Amino acid sequence: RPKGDILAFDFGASSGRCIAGRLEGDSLEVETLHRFENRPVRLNGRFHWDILALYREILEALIIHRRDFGGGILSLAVDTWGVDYGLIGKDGRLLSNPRHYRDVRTEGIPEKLFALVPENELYAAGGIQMMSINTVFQLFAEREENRELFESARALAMTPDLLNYFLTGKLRSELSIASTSALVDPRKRDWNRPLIRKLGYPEGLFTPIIKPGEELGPVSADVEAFTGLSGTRVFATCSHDTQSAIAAVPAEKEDFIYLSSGTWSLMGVETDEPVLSTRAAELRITNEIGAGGKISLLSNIMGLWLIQECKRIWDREGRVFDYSRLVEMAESELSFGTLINPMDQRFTAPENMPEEIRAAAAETRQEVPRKEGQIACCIFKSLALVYRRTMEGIEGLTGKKYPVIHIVGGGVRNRLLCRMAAQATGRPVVAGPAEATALGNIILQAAGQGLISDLAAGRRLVASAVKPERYEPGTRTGWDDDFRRFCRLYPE
Ligand code: LFR
Repeated sequence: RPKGDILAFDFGASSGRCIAGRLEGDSLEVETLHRFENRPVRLNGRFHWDILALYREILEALIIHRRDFGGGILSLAVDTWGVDYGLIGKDGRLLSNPRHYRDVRTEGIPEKLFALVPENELYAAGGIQMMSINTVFQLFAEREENRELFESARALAMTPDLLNYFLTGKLRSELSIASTSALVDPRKRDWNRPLIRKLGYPEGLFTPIIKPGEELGPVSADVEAFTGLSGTRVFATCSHDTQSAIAAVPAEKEDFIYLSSGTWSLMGVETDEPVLSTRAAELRITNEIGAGGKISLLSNIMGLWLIQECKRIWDREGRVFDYSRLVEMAESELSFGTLINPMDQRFTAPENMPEEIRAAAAETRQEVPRKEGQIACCIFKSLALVYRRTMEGIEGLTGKKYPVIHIVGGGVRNRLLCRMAAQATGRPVVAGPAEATALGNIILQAAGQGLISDLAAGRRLVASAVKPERYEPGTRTGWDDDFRRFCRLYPE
């Protein structure tokens, strides 16, 4: 086996990291090289990613690696959140700053698009849960906003594809991230050309698909000159962070439910084929494509975003608590019963999340939370109850009962939410690793280079590298009543 580091660049909606993996015999050692914030920028009523700052962090990590280890990089790969993209013009340059999926431009766009392609047809074509953030809607909004710019585009690059393009000059569409666009046919695992034509999007925008584990090429001479590193190879991994995280679930058996817990809660199962039924659409189930061409039958649930946004508002007001303190405060308000519906679009980008939660409580004639701990408790309980409803919906679709829920991602640090997930669902929860996305990114690169045999071997490697924590459902007092109350308040 060749010696050297495999670098994972993992960009989440609020922070990013570069983690180095080393394969030694049957074990995988990991080390964090670099952590940084991802701070989107509001400008003139628009909401952008600071894409050049993010790119700069990649270069920075390479420089750190050279300084501390003298190079010796086997490969690197990038994963990011889904649905966002940049457009490339005919001179090969980025046409404008990529927009954040929470930008207001998609408001009212789904209805307009459905006049061209009805909702049920769109679902049958792409199998993606209807959310205004989806690329298919963003492109529609972009064309309405600035037709000239849209028409001058020569290629679309989803965020990780764009970073790969900056690094290598090579423009390809990695399959897992492409599938978040709602413009991929999940049966063929390729761009859905008939749908693209029907929407009037130029077909040429959509570049050839590549799969996780394929090599893109070496970094450009420009990158070499700036970092002082030569010959660094760039690979595709599951460039969609959620799918890299799922690839690293340390599952012992084939049947499990995963919950990738971060800004979003992505809960689902792996299947061999997509499920595009009306029932799946009603349940707001997505058919994304993951490692090994598997379908990720999952639901996109408004996750820790709810508490992240409360924290942002409280910080601004000088009521500063870190997350572990907020969890403690929630724990001392466990009898507080108000529930919200985390699937409600009203929580996608409100100006003031605590106010929005209070308004939702008042509108449903529940006790209005006053204290931070009450709001935090309301968020965590409501999330746990959506997890139960999602689990039941998915089990109805696949006709299987899953014996365990694997929680991965930063959300495993929230021990209260892990415990509540076990209690609300009545299933044991196995929590960890927190850095599943980076680990998944690494093992998929390793598999692509033939350093490990397959995904199952990768999962075994992860299982031996981490010690997940187990939560039993226990006595579950009150949770069935809460679930009935939740379903009454918020019917499907
Ligand atoms: C999680 C994630 C979700 C995607 C959301 C928005 O980080 O990638 O899977 O739906 O971000 O892109």
